[in-house]
Amino acid sequence: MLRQTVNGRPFIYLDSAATAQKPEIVIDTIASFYREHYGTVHRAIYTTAAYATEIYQLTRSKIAKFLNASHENEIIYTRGTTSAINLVAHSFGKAFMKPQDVVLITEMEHHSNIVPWQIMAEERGATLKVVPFLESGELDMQALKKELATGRVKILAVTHISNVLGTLNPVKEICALAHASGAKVLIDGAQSAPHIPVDVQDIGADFFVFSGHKLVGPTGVGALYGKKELLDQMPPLEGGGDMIETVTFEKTTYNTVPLKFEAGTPMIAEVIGLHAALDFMLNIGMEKIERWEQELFDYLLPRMQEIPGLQVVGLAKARGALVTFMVDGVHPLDIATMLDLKGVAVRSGHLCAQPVMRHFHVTAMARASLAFYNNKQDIDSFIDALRDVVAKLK
Ligand code: C6P
Repeated sequence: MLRQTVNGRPFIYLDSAATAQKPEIVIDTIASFYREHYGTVHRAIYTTAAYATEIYQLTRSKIAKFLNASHENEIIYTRGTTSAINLVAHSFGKAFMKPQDVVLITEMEHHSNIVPWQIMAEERGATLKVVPFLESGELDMQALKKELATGRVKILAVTHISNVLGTLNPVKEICALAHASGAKVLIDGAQSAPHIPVDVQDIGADFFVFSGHKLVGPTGVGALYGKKELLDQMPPLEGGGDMIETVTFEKTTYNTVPLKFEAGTPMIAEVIGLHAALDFMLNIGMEKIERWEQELFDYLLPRMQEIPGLQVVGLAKARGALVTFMVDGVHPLDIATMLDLKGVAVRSGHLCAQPVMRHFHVTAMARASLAFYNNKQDIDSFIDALRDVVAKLK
């Protein structure tokens, strides 16, 4: 599924943390749906509409299985991680937040897990607080406990795996601590769901969100897992078709969860593509994917650390398979541009985490991120190219 060449040049893809390449089966499933089986969902009885509705529903139970949710009705389709967090911030805020309450986030969050909470805190007159990370790249658990001990935290939003530091946060422990102080927890699974097995019941998450496109699925679809008793109390974000039970000009009553949160004709082809993607991942097995990516990471990290002048950002003990780095006196954009000329795709820039950049007093970094379809040859080629680029630029 990973192309070896693009435009006749070698192609070594090390940007799966941004978005994953797609297997043929995902591309074919979407094309065949549009070509041969296309129809709407929930609104019609003809054959293709019945087919689309069935797969649309089956995908919901597939996601529930993927995350080990207790019921498929705890899965809401969204456009991705960002829209799922926005949904929770807005709706949870309306249902539960009072002016004296605190929303707690961490210093290592992606902008998607910062800005929606800022907007919500401002709207509700609540306070946004931030747990810092330590030099190791691990969360400052003492600071987190101190904030929770105030008893004012209503919701804590934390990333499962940081897209910059790579840190794998102890989310089960964090949920237990938060629950003991009466707070709910949203876990941003954008960087974990594609790489490690996730069990939302074991973790104790109240909300868990992920994007399909990082998980070899199409863009424009993702999911929100939420505990049923919370989702039942939360108001819809958008009004429209499918999310209603009855409509009159005087009053509308809403559909039950999850449809209450899914207004309008949804992203049908994308959901069907996500079904194929999840099958693909589940057939390989998430444990196997995690083991292989850790083996690749253990191969990659020391080789990067040997490069003179290169600093790896974030060295937590438990981490995902990505390495963010800086090279003394060399701009990350130059590194990424030169690597591209050698056929290696890495990401550079602020990585949508400006507070992390600020922590290290820089405005940009470069990042190599792995997926199960990478191999050790990819890493060898990357290291050769990187050594060459660093030697030329320094
Ligand atoms: N990070 C990266 O290159 P969306 O864009 O909604 O699919 O995912 C947003 C998101 C949220 N949380 C984390 C931890 C993420 O890493 C991302 C996406 C990409 O790091 C694009 S900025």
